[in-house]
Amino acid sequence: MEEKEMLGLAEKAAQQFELAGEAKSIRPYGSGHINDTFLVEGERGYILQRMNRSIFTSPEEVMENIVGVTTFLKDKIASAGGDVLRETLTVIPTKENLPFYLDAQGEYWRMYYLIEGAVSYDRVEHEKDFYESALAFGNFQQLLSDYPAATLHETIPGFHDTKARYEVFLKAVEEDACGRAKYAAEEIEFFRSRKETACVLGELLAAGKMPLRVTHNDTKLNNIMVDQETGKGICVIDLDTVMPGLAVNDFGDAIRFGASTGEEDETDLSKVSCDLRLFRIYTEGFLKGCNGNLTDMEIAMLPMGAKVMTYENGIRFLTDFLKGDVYFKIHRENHNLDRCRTQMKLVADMEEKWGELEKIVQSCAKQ
Ligand code: ADP
Ligand code: GN1
Ligand code: MG
Repeated sequence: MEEKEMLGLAEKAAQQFELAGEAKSIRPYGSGHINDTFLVEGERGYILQRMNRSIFTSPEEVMENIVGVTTFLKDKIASAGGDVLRETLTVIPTKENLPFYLDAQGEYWRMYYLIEGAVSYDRVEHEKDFYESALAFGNFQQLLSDYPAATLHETIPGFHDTKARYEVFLKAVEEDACGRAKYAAEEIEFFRSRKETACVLGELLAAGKMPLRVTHNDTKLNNIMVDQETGKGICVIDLDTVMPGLAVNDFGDAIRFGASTGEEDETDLSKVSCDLRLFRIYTEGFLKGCNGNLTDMEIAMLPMGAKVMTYENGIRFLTDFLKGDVYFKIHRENHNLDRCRTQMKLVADMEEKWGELEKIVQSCAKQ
């Protein structure tokens, strides 16, 4: 869809919400891969999003989760004397008092307050921000540790079921819907030869060796708002995938994105590696944020969480490349293949540095 047409739809959608005053301007915003995000400015700032309906097939359930989680968090934030409008998302109701607006095309829109005076980063610019993001994501899990998990809808079934994702990947290779498999022979082989990586965490969970917790499941650095004045990770955003999951996956996804020396779509792979210093910094922050509540097995499996999440994103990007770029937003040809390659480079680098990753985790755990 043309940008102008999309903006027109967004303007119309914005009018359906209960805003303070008039919306004066509206423009595309942020660099998420999934939803269409707009900044609406008026008497105050708002974030308007058109939810990705092909990914979130039950948008109403997603919103039920988000309203539930943010209401729960607001209670805790208020009791701790925090700022309920900045430390978690606020769902703005429509004029009909619904948490979303369903437009004539069947698209779902939602609105939040903009978290003012805060930024989200697409890469680590200062180590301290990375530490603060780890603290905030760890703390997020702790705040939700007594959330009634059974009330949460599974917004994307099997989201971090890496083994199931591996099967989907194999099927995409077999079907080769766009005739692209021939361009990715090495990449396909890389992931195939590491099938055990897809199974390890699922097996521990099934054997009762790791607990299911309420987790965020999408802990990219740009899913956290960092206060511009204090540098604190003030608000965890992008709550679409808050569901029961593994703590080590939240840790791992943040590492694969933030502890990489290159961007997720870097084409010069010599720039991509797992930075041990950043790995240590995130580990320190995450353990502190979790406040001593991880089990010994979870702590031991933190490096594995990093490798598995990197592997998983690698096969997801590759699968999407093979299927014709139907899931992640792309901005250039072969974008998903480029993303897949950075994940491969990271997995290989983590394998080489495995002993060091384990040592770092053990030394942080003793602190
Ligand atoms: P996606 O699922 O596409 O990643 P996000 O919910 O993460 O969508 O939003 C995309 C980006 O928009 C975020 O990375 C962040 O920069 C910005 N953003 C989203 N919600 C807010 C908010 N309430 N306040 C400020 N910025 C936000
Ligand atoms: C997506 O929504 P966003 O851009 O924060 C994706 C994550 C991937 C990530 C890769 C719902 O995250 O799972 O790890 O891209 N989110 C969803 O960058 O699929
Ligand atoms: Mg996001």
